[in-house]
Amino acid sequence: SPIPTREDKFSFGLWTVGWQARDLFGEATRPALAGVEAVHKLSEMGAYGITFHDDDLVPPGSSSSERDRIITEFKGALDETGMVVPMVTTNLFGDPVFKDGGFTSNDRSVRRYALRKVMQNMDLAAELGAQIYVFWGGREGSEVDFAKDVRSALDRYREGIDLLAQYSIDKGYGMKFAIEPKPNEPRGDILLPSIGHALAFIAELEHSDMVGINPETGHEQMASLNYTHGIAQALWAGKLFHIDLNGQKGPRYDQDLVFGYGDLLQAFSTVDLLENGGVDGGPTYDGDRHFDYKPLRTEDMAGVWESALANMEIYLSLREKAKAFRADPEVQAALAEARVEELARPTLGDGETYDTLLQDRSAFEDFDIDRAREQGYGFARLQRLSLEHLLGVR
Ligand code: GLT
Ligand code: MN
Ligand code: MN
Ligand code: MN
Repeated sequence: SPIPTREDKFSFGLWTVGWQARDLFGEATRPALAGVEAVHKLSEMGAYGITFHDDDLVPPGSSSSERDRIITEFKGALDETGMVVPMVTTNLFGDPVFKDGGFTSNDRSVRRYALRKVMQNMDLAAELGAQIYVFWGGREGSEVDFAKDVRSALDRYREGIDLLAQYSIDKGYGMKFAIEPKPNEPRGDILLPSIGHALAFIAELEHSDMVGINPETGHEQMASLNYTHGIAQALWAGKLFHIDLNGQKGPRYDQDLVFGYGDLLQAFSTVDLLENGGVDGGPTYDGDRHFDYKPLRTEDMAGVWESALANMEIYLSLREKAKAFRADPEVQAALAEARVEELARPTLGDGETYDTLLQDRSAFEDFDIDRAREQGYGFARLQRLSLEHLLGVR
């Protein structure tokens, strides 16, 4: 199988390989993993980046000298390996203080504390050179509709993001923010539940130009949505700032499986879009290929590293398959037959207006509507060819 390299820009959250597998029903099954060790191990395996929440790196309750020591050692590991920290985020969900959210808690003092917690970690993120700052609002939401005034919550969410954007600008950090949607879990209903909700929210922000999204494969699929379509719309809006790749078996609890496990066919179209979906068949996205998954609870550390490697290898295998798919003359013929490119042609001609459309009898009065009703679109061949490429039977 293909070997991951730095050029592939694979990154992992420290909370992924570091997950001790404590869940709703059971205790941890694995020991804690130090940031330094994660950096070395991921680097050896061909990743180029590591990301973290403030609390993943520096355990809550650490003294300031402990904090300094941890950060210094972490930086040492980065220097030794050449690993980078492309993205950083804040834990605004673990501490009981955030049980009703961070930016949108009904308790104003909690909101003020949340903003301070983010600012403190943005300083560290800037120090480590992170260009992207992620906001996953897992606790922003409610279980009881009457308990949350959603319009006020969105006002407060906007107030928070606007303030932090101003902070990044004034400090000269030059960060881009990426909001991560999720429909539910841990809250019964989370605010900004889908890519579409997040994009609409961003349009209302003061510094909307510096805010995009960080869509996660499984989160869209939990809502029965098409992840490839979602990131395509984000790309169309110029808002795909970061991605969380993983696997999910349809609408159920958040599984955070290895990339590809679950809807493999959609993983295939996702990779094809990222790698070959640009004009001239180039990449559409040049940011990190970031994995946000949870190693299976059944595994020891050997299984953790096995699954980390699997994410990268599966991505690379799908990348190879997507290249072969695009290069196959039969696929090219099928794409032409299906008139996929015709959709790129504007519906009106150059300089045409609705007046000329109204005058064009061939568009309506003389339109051969029976032909249009009877025609087949040839999509079935693309369906078959994509499956055959994925299965490796072509
Ligand atoms: C948490 C969540 C993820 C988010 C992380 C960023 S934390 O694990 O489930 O989807 O990306 O806050
Ligand atoms: Mn995520
Ligand atoms: Mn998830
Ligand atoms: Mn997760």
